[in-house]
Amino acid sequence: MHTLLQTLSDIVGPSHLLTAPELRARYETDCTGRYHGHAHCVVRPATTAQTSAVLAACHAHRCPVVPQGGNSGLVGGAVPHDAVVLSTERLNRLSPIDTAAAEVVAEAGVRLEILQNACQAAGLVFGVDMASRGSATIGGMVSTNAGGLHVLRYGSMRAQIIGVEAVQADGTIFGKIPGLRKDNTGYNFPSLLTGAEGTLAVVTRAHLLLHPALPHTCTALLALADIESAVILTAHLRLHLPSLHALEIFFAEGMHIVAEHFQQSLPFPEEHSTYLLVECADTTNPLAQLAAALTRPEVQDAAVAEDSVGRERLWRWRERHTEAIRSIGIPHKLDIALPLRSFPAFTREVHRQIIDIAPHAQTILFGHIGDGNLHVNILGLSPDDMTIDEAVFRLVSSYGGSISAEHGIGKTKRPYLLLHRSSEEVSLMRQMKEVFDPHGILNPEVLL
Ligand code: 2HG
Ligand code: ZN
Repeated sequence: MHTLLQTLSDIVGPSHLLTAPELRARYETDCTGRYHGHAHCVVRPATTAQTSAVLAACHAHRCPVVPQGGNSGLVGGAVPHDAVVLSTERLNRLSPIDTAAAEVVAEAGVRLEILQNACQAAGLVFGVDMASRGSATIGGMVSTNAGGLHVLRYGSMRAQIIGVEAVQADGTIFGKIPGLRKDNTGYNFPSLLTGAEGTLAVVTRAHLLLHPALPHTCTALLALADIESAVILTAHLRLHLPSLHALEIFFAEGMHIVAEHFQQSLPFPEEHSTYLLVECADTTNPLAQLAAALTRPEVQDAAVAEDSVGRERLWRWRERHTEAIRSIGIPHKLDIALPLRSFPAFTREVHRQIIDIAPHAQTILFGHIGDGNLHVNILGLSPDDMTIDEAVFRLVSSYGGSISAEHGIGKTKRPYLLLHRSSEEVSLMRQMKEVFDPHGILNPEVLL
């Protein structure tokens, strides 16, 4: 280890090799507080060439490497266990925005918010947005195939990628930047590395496509009687709102937690069970279109905003869920996808099963109903007890759903991968891993 640390220090410079426990600490615990680990050191390369040299050295020493971006993952995928943490935070350069092509190249450590601000200044937008925009990085978002708030309009991270540059476990640099929007020349590495959770290679740069900015946005918070109404309305809005930009769901329980933690007064005079947050964006004002689509019997009450302050006030109810829940305790976070028609039966059954196993647990559901994606947050469980996690995954599987919608498999869900993927598929994944990383040094405890 001493020789390896010396080599790493020579590559990145001593000030970018962190070995002291107090400097390593923030890289060893995840943002949920559920996962803690130990890093031999944190190494912070500033270039692809340095990343390559770091990996070659670790490979020669057969030392595990955990790539880490903003450390905002929820499945323990970037928490080290006796490994070197390769932090991408100094890989933070953004190319000038190519407005003619509507494209940009971002290094892995560029934070989403920085990319968004640069796009905005150029009259463009990046298709992926999410509450963790201040910490999430492009490399982490590629590696987890991040989704977020606008998947129903622009697709998830995979749909935004034109090209990647990455480094294999032994230090070999590969990939093509700039890439091309159309390029059918065999296996598609950007696609393969998206969602690979740093197990095949370390992504160092991504060539991303951008979209024209839509100057008119309006947002509505809708109060509904139940989840059945939410499903009916979701299907209706999808068909009748071509400008639909986001369609989110949460429930009374989450709303009360947010209200309490942030001292917000409730948005409606009456209590309701289910809430939808609907956003439309277009080149002309979509308000009339939204208002027409909302004249439905399912809508019990509604608050609409067109200005940024009012819209932000409505979004807070949804975006503040994660922080408000975290303020109560360390939640189990189960990010799942389901066919839309199964939402009512699943939500009833999941509450029932959790109460049967852990009567004192508190279950808060919220998520991206427009994408069939629910975040099942459960408070009051011990961090290591997987009984309920497993019961929920089995339930999801029985409805034909996925045990991970947008946060990856990480460590938490690794034992349950076969609930969603066939043994033939997992065996192919293992063979691919073997080709890219024959000594298994890249994020060895994640995914497979
Ligand atoms: C969101 O949609 C994020 O807000 C976080 O994916 C989900 O905290 C969670 O469980
Ligand atoms: Zn989400």
